[in-house]
Amino acid sequence: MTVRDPMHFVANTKTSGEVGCKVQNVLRALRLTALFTVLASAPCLAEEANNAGASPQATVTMDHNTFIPSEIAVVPGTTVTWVNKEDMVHTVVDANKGFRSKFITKDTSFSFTFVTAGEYDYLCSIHPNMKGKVIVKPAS
Ligand SMILES: [Cu+2]
Repeated sequence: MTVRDPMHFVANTKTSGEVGCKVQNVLRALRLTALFTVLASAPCLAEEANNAGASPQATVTMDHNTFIPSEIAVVPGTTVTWVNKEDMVHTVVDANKGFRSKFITKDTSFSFTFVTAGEYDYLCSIHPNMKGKVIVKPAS
């Protein structure tokens, strides 16, 4: 276990600093302030990006004329992304018309965020026997 000693650290910083005239000290302080402003704002941006990425995600691939997995269970708020892995063009169409993709070509995708709990049967409109299901239920 590592224990940091902030007092020791600060003391070292002070004693190692040069003793300059007041103008130089003020300029140095201003530069430090600018530096700290940059340093302080950068972690905030990173945190926002992390928070955005924290929303639940799920992926369904399309390959061999099949949705893989054909059935997934997710919690409300999950964004499901369907990725086409083959040359065949597919679509993702909700049987109850809640969502409908355009043509999804190879290595492109379609995403939909499921807010409401329920069972969502969907299919590929080009290959109607290519079916899948998303089950949205609150985490127990
Ligand atoms: Cu298809």
